[in-house]
Amino acid sequence: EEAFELMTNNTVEAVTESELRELAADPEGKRAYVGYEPSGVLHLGHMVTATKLMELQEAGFEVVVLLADIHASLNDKGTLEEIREIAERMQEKFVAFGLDPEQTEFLLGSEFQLDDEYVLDQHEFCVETSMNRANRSMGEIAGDDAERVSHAVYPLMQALDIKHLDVDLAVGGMEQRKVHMLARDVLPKLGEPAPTCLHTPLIADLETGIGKMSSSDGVTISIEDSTMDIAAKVDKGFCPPTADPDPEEQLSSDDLPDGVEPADVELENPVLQLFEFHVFPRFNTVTVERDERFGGDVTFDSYDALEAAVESGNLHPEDCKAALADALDRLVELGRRKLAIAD
Ligand code: IYR
Repeated sequence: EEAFELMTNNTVEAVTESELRELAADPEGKRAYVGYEPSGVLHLGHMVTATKLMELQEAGFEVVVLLADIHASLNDKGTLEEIREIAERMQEKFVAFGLDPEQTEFLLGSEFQLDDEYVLDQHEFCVETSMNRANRSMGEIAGDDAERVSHAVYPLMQALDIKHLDVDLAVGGMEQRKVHMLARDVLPKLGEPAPTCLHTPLIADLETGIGKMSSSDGVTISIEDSTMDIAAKVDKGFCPPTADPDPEEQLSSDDLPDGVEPADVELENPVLQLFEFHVFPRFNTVTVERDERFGGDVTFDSYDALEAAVESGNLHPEDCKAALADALDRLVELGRRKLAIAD
């Protein structure tokens, strides 16, 4: 039960919950993985799943981090050589952020995805999958330019990774769920069990509260940001006094691309999300420093307590943002030091 709590903390869904319970009952020797397209910055989006991997290690899992170089090249991110260079840096950043290199198996996709057996399985997977299904599974990964044949091959290879890495649990952000569903449907046709999947929430853009946060669009925070960078970015953050902002109340059509209406977008409070998914999982308590006139310092020992204080008006969004900048800086500081030592 304790392992199950640790595993599901800060997740949106397990597919399926009963399968996850079975893994939680005996995690020793079980393998979990996340794959990442190598990218130059380690941003908070990556760190949500990385934090989950640390929790899985704590629960007794073996953890694999796939630096998906071939996937990145299928997604047109550069030559394999360039991507591998980036992957090496990214691995150092994950370690700096706190993934123990003794306990974590890092590997490149190209280390096994070019093996004969993998390639033949890939062909079989192609036979078993419709074009339409492959395309649909990529909707939230490739965005609008999922028109290349490579974007249809990409999800099939991702699904196949689960078999060839011999993992029991596939972890990813919610944008990966359709690829994981494809894996659950098709891998059994190749004689493999359907993998159990665990999905983490997407963090909204810090400045607008809209959509998911990535390095390519919107404001993100990375392990390379300075204290001042972080303070400036968080200061611009969207923080209404609620964890569940109403898009129709907070947005007008002018804030959005043509044809998109407020009702069509998902709106979050990214400041509170960052407390929930980054700060509290790594630090047990958060102290908000306030002038005596505004009630003096106050310490929260859970995310829920902080959220309640914001919603009741006892904690002002500006004080909340200042505390977030401070906490994120402490989090990044751990990594900054390790990166500096490695230089
Ligand atoms: N689709 C991921 C990258 C990726 C994930 C896994 I799990 C793989 O097996 C292969 C690639 C992304 O969007 O970054």
